[in-house]
Amino acid sequence: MRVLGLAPTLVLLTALGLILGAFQPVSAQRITWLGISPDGSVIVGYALGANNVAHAFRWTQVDGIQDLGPGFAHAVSEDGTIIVGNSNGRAFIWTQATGMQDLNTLYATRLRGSTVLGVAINLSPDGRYIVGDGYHELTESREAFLLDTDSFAEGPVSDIDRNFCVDDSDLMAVLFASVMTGSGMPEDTNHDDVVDDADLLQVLFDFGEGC
Ligand SMILES: [Ca+2]
Ligand SMILES: [Ca+2]
Repeated sequence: MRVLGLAPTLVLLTALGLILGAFQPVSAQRITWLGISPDGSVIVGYALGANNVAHAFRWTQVDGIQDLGPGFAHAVSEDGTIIVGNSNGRAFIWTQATGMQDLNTLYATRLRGSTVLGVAINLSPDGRYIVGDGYHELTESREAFLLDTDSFAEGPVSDIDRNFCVDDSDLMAVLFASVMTGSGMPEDTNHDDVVDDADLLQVLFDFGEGC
């Protein structure tokens, strides 16, 4: 839980007044703030409209209120550029450049079967780590998650089935795909559009990693 200092609190109170004013034309019934950047310059949360649909919002003194889309914005990174929350039962990440993106789509290769990242509740100051909860297929229950958004955290390319362990199944996958050609095949570890000895050697080289 982030403890707000006096200065951010004053900024917050000022900002909430501005937000309420900004939302009046669209007849928002309730504004709830859920997160604030450490210097108080960015505030996020949700607004309930007349139809009772929650919309995630971002507020800055410069941009004013910004509707991010249906859902709830829970937290914002230290520099105010990354926002996380949930929309329609799925965790999202938002930046000005990309808009709202479903974490389940962005990191689909790391999720197995019916596992769903449901709500992103908070993130590290630099935005790299995101925490929340969702449904875990393996335990068939609701569980907390920690997502490392760093692409290197996906593990070696030789982990074909992305289960964080380079083992027999990855070796078999490459063997079965042997001599296949085409772009984007996971078994093509060196991305030269053909599955061959080089890819097999990569799996053998990484064998046991992460297991
Ligand atoms: Ca594997
Ligand atoms: Ca290859």
